Amino acid sequence: MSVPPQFTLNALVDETLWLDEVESTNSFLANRTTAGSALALSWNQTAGRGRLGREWVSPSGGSLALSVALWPELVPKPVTPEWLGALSLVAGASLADAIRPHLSEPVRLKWPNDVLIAGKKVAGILGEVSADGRVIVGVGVNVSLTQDELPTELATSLTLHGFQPGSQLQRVISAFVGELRLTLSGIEGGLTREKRAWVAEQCDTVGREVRVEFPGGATRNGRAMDLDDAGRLLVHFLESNVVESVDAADVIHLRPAH
Ligand code: BT5
Repeated sequence: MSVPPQFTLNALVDETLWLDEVESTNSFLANRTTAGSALALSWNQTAGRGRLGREWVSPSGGSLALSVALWPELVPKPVTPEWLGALSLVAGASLADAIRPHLSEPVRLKWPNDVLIAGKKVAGILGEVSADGRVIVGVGVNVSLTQDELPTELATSLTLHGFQPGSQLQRVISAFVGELRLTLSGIEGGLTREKRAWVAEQCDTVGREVRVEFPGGATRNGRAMDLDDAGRLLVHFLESNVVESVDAADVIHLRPAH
C-alpha cells in the first residue's frame, strides 16, 4: 500500500501535528494545554468519537482524522449555544465547498453536519469545547477506503468518486481550514441570514420529508422547512401541525418534497 500523504498548514494554524496513531484527534487536542490554534491529523485513529456517544470508525490508512483547535481570537467568550450550533453547520458547509471542485458528483450536506456524495456519508463533524474552554472541530473523512473497507452501507469515500488523494488532499484540507477561519468571523450571534442561506442551499435535508429520531428513542415525522440562526432545524411536524426547532437529534431523509 502506498504511504498516505502528509503535509503542513502552518500558514493557517500555529502548529500542524501528524500523529502516527491516536485514540481520537479531538481528545488529543482537548488534553493539550497550548493556547494557540492547532491542527492534529492521523491516518490511524483507533477510538474516534461521533455525536451523542457514537463511534466513528477510521479503518487504518484510508480514512483521515483531523481536528482543528480554533483560533482563540475567533472564539467568543463565553461560547454561546447559538455560536456552537452555527459552528458545526459552517464547518460542514466549508468542508463540502472544499471537496466539491474535485468531484463531478454533487457534494451535499445532511443536517446537522454530515457531508454526502451521491447521498452517502463521506465525512462527519464533531465540535467540542475542552475543559479549559478551547473549541475543537473534528472531521473524519473517508479518503481512499474501498467498498469492502467502508464501515456501513451508507458510507462512501472520496476515491470511489474519482478523487486523487496524492495531489488533491492537501488542497482540500487547506481550503477547508481556510474557509472555516474566514466564516468564523461573523457568526458571534449565530448564523447571519447570508450564512444561513449558504448552508441551506447545500443542505439536502431542508425541504425534505424527514423522520426525526430524538435521543431517548422517540421519532416524529415532518417536513424540514429551514434552519434558524443557531443552526437548529425547523421542522413542520405532521401530527401536531406545528413548526418546532430541533437541535440534538438525528434525521432520516424520507423523500424529496415536491
Ligand atoms: C459524526 O458523528 O459523524 C462525527 C464524526 C467525527 C469524527 C472525527 S474524526 C476526528 C475527530 N476525532 C474524533 O474522535 N472524532 C472526530 P455522528 O453524526 O454521530 O455519526 C456517527 C455514525 O456514522 C456512526 O454511528 C455510524 O453509523 C457512522 N459512521 C461511523 N464511521 C463512519 C465512517 N468512517 N464513514 C461513514 N459513516 C460512519
